[in-house]
Amino acid sequence: MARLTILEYPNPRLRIKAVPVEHVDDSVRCLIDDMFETMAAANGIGLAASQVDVHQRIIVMDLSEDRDEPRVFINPEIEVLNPESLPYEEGCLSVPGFYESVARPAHVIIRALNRDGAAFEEEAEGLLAVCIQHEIDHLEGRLFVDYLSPLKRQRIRSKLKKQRLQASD
Ligand code: QAP
Ligand code: CO
Repeated sequence: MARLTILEYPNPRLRIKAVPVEHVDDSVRCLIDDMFETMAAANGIGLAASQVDVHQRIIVMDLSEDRDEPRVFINPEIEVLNPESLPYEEGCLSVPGFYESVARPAHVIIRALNRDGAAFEEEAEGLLAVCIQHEIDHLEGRLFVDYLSPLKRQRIRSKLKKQRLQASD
């Protein structure tokens, strides 16, 4: 397994739209393992392949306290069951150190392939519903900061730039 580099905002490669996976084969499973390792090392709960500069429709997630409930979503689609939107404080491994409230539909059905290439369906509310929509946004080249005001977004950009300058002293 290998730890991959996570692209950070405002890297333009985060804007690339990911393509569907055609065959769930060993190379895809190897990438998934590397994504889990990368996410765990960064203390994340969700990671899209786009964030590690692989522009294929693959998401890994682990929402459990003990990091023992790995979830994989390949070519995920969602159907909104209840369009009522609820706000949630979101963060992102590509926007380290920043959390802001974003409103999204609260109740969805997820359809995806698992790591064996088998189709499954799952109803999602709460954090799972938020996280899958956040990660599917990555596959479309969208980030949670896109939902914020231009002023907030600009502040985050400048602060990240400063943080990076300091980190490279
Ligand atoms: C997406 O985000 C998410 O700023 C996953 O310093 C997050 O795993 C969906 C992280 C919240 C819904 C709610 C962020 C780790 C991890 C940071 C993450 C940081 C360290 C973010
Ligand atoms: Co993210």
